[in-house]
Amino acid sequence: MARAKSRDEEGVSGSSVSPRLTMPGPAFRPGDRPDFSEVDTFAPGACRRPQVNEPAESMSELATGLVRVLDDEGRASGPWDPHLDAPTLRAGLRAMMLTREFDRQMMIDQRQSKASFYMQCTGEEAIACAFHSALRPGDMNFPTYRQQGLLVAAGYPLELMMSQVYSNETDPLRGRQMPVFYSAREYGFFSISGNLATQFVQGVGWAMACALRGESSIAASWIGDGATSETDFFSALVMASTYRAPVILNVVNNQWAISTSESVARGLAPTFAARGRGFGIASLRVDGNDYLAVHGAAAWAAERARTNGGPTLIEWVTYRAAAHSSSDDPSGYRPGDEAAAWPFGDPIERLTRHLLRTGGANEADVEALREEVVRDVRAAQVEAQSHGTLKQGPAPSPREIFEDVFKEMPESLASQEREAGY
Ligand SMILES: Cc1ncc(C[n+]2csc(CCOP(=O)(O)OP(=O)(O)O)c2C)c(N)n1
Ligand SMILES: [Mg+2]
Repeated sequence: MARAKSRDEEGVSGSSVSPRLTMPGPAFRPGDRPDFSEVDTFAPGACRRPQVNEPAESMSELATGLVRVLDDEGRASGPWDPHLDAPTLRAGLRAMMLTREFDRQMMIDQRQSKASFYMQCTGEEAIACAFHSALRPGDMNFPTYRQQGLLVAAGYPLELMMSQVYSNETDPLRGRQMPVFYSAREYGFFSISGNLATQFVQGVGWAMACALRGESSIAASWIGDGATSETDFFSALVMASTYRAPVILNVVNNQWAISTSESVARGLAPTFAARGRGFGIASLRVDGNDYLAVHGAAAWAAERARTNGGPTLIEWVTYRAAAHSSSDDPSGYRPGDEAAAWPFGDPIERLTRHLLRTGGANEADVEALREEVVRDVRAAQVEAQSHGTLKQGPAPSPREIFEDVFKEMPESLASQEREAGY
């Protein structure tokens, strides 16, 4: 990100010798021309790839560099290239395209009052989709609301995700969670908590429990740039560092926390990955719009965790191309063309370019994939809507608000249930 202007530089502060506070802000506001030419994009292929058992202190430069594999023309290079075969890459492209199409359809449905709320991950699809393919069955993600790509890439039924968003009669969570707050234990997807940063401590605790039981599963905690200012983030780093928990600590830096610039949570630190260095945690900064770099880095961190090398903190550098949520309008706080000016491009276009260049797919294959994902989303939507949407058709019974909350229902709740007539 271009360097943020402080209030000091804007002439807000007083004397030049007395202490004064800094209020970081974004580099550009509505009406500005977004110019990222000062951003260091680092040469793809240039970062060294340490052995997975290398001590964290000997790789500290990776926290301020940027692991990249794909260049702008779709060429792959360097030691982080995971050398995935063409069918695997096509499956990755398909998962990203499906995630984007799913988001597109759900936003339309929210605007048509079929759902109360929705959150897209536009521009960030590579992170969740490529990360998923580096994990094994039995591993557990502790995601935020912007990692729906983990479920899509895992092949979770789209109609069940939609039913959750519509809060209809087949909603697996029976209308008790906000839309998009999925939960799917058997897919390695822990229930999403609306209280941000809790995912970080929960993931570390889960990883510690696995190690205590002598199991080889690992955990992946997820957090956004803004939520790293919560104390849970730092508590998780202490615990992961002290006990060398088998966990991957993912920080998705999409440049924005609703309308707040990433510079506010980052403060004087050069990068979010650099936060890990003070805890002695291996820390990588990775191009999150580069499917190959994401897979390469995730596989490295997973192997390190599984072979008792301890935690890895990964900052995924990306850009939140859409609004924060269906309740947000970014035109109030950032230039409308900022996403297009972002120097790391679009993850779907970049992997497509790579596949076309290497012969892993041709134009007809890509077109067929585009049609296929539209068909799949449409079919899932027809199925899910046959079970109701927010305001129409069947819905879970209000009686269910009393169920699945306590293992044994306390008398106070039982009496309320009777009072409600159930
Ligand atoms: C503990 C907590 N504080 C505040 C909020 C309200 N809130 C919801 S999303 C959000 C912004 C989070 O930004 P970031 O962590 O960068 O994640 P992103 O939305 O960009 O993926 C905030 C402040 C919350 N859900 N939980
Ligand atoms: Mg963010």
